[in-house]
Parts: sequence; C-alpha cells; structure tokens
Amino acid sequence: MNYIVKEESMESLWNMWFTELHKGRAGLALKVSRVLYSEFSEFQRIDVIDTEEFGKALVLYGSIMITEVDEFVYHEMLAHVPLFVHPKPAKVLIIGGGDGGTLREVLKHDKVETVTVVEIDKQVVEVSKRFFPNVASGFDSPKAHVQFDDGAHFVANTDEKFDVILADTSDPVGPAEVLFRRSFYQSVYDRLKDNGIFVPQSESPLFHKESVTKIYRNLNSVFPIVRMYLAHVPTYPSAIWSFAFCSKKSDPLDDFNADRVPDGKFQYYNTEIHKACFALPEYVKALLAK
Ligand code: SPD
Repeated sequence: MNYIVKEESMESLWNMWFTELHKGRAGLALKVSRVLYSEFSEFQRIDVIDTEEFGKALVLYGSIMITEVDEFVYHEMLAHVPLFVHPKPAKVLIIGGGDGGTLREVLKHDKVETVTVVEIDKQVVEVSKRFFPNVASGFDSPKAHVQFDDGAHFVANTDEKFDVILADTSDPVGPAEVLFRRSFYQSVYDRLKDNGIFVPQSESPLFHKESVTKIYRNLNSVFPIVRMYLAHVPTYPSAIWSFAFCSKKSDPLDDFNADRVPDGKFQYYNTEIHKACFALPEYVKALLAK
C-alpha cells in the first residue's frame, strides 16, 4: 500500500491518499481522512482507513477488501447467484470471508441451515467486528460456525460434504495464493454433494489477465460446468470483477428459479442482474478462449 502525502497549500497542511496501483502504472486513489488501524497479523498487514468518498475501508496486504459504500455488490453477487440456483442450499462453506460480508448474505436464505466459515486470520475477524459491525453481523448467528484454519488444509482434510462452497478470498498473492491452485479446486469438488455448486471470486478480466487465464484453466480441468459472471465493484482494480460459477450438474441460468428471489430485498442483486451478469463482453470471451 502506498500513502502519497503531499503539501497542498499553505492553509491546508497535509493531504493523505491511499493508492492501490496496478503494476505501478494505474490505479485507484482514495482521499483518507484517518488511519484507524494498522498492524501486522501473523499472516499479513491489516489496515483500516476512513476515506471521504467510500467510508471505512479494510485493506489486506495493501489491497482493498471492502469499503462501507460498495461492499454489498461483491458480497451479494458471490452469495446469491449460487444460492438461488441450488434447490436446497442447506449446508454452506465459506473459505476466507473473514470480514463476514458473505456470511451476512448467505444467512438471508431461509433454506440455509449451517454456514461454516474457514478463515486463516483470526485478526481479520476481530478487526471486522470492531470497525465494520454491519458487515460482521452474521458471526453472532447460531447457524454460523467459524474455524481458524488454512482453507486449503481444511478442504483437503475434512470428511464433510456441502451443498454450496464459496471462496471469498483476497488476491492470489500472500496467504491466499494456495486458494487458486488446481489442487484446492479438486479438494473443493470432492467436498461438494452431487448437485453441489462452487463459486470463487476470480479477479479482474481487464487487469488480471494472466491470473484469470490460470484460474479458469484450473477450474475447467476439475468442474464439468464453469461459467464466468461479472459485477461492477468501484473500489476493485479496474472496477470490473469476475466470479466463477462451477458445478457438478446445475446450469446457472436453466436451473435458476426466479420465483424464489424476493422483490427489492437486496441492493444490487435481482432476477435481471442474475440473468444479465453471465453475458460477457467480447474481450472477456477471447480471454477465456485462451
Ligand atoms: N483486489 C481485491 C479482491 C478482493 C476480493 N475479496 C474481497 C473479500 C471481501 N469479503
């Protein structure tokens, strides 16, 4: 993470900016009003900054994970697309997701009976509870079970089977790198029931072409059905973000039951978005064809 500090004028003394750069050449800049937390956990650097435009932001390993203003887009799209396709998503596993945003969305589904969250970094959960109580609200639910473990280790060693598995990870660097490997995807496949669905976040098709190519090559070598879908997340690199709908049997559109989606319950997700998010621009189709 880079803080650019510059003197603006004689009157206003300092101007502090958070910048997240793509290959050092382009990126996002947010004006910071306060740095609320800055520490190294056992696994990574964790920052919480207060920004003028996007409210509080959680930054892991120098990269924005959530901001108060736009976190709903990512969390709704990661959770609701698979959960409204699966006919009975009773048992859900979230790998990562230590801020709790995905858990909060999963718990909005009455059919969900238990949600296991496997997060490697306990400090992320503590920081989220302290600074983002609205995002972390689901941790108090009796349906939620949190384990502090490496997600790859967990799926390789558990005997449990799940209806839906979500990989709510940071980028494929540092502690999350292992969660983009073929071996992890194979373990996830083995932990899914026969009609199970897996959705990992799959980076930006505009800024992370190499990662996206590798992720989809790995997923396609494990799952019979793999379909990318997109959402607009303003504070993520390039603002266009992708997810991979992977399943053993279900088709994300043919098996989608629009009647189950309540009107006006969410801020981003609705039936039209569900259908439209699988429409891919030509440059993305070309990338996936590689
Ligand atoms: N470059 C940022 C990618 C972050 C994706 N995961 C965010 C986790 C939020 N729960």
